[in-house]
Amino acid sequence: MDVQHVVITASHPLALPVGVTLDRYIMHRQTAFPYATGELSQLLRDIALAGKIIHREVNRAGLIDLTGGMGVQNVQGESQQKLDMIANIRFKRALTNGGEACAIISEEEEDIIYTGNNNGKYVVAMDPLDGSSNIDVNVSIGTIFSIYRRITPIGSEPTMADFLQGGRRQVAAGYILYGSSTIMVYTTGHSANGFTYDASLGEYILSHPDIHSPANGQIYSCNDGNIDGYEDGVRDYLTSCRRNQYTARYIGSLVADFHRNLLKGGIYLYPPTKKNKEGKLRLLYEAFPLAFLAEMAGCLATSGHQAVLDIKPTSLHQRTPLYIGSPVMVDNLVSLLK
Ligand code: FDP
Repeated sequence: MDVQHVVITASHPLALPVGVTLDRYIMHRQTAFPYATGELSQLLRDIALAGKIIHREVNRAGLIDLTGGMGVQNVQGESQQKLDMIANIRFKRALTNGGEACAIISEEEEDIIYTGNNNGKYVVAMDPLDGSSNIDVNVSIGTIFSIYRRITPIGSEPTMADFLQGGRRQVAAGYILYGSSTIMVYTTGHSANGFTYDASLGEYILSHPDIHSPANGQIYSCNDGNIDGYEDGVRDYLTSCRRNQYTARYIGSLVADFHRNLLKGGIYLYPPTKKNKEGKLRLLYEAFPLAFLAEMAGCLATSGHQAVLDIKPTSLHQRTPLYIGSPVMVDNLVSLLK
């Protein structure tokens, strides 16, 4: 049954104030959907819980390495695994135990991961820990997730088709940024909201309600070292950024660069390069979820030729060029591309 969505902006009577917990917010939002069964709410809570565990692992990563170096393992035998592998395990476990997801795809694994919950209505595409070059050096990293309602019959084994529905079919998407604080930002298709994690309470608290990104910005984020491989239009755009004395900021963790630009106004660029002729970023678990969030917050996301959300996916680990951020900046860039 198609559910009628109710739009709840910050001024809507059903909106909740800054300071409410994520759990309460999710429950409250569920009341806006007359036919909601609570399964998507539970799935979002499972993801949030996995995020808390990753937060803990990220914050003691150096200590885990020490333990691993001594040849000691924890009860799960995981102490010597790299943090991105640990994050992958944590998320798979949370989504499997939660029971709402029938299948997962992950940046860390080649094939579909079947959770065994064939009665689950949802499939999840995720990058458990994005920004791998930053993991070992205490620089911001993040988790990205994207949720679809399955199209194969409930009770049957999910298939690739459940994941290849296209970006506009996402029912929820978001990220958890492990930065100077940990924040979960997500949308269920109407507004984008951010919840900062208070580790002392063990709760995510609504801190960024109904995010609206500035229409224009002055920050550009790309790997300047790849510039020789960029097409002329991208190089012209970067030249214009320098001429206008914009600010260059590139962390090299997509989630962190995206989050900063979302709040402050800016553009993130990962064009095709000599090495990655199709672009580097993955369509299903990087570009689609961030593009979905971006559009909710008033930003644009394009591959240079079409809106990211309109790209027809054909494989699980498909790559795409990505230009995402403030609409005026993205439009200016696109006008320079052939
Ligand atoms: P990483 O390979 O370190 O996991 O997802 C890919 C990604 O990080 C993005 O998070 C990041 O923006 C980009 O690649 C960094 O790539 P470069 O090192 O090529 O700039």
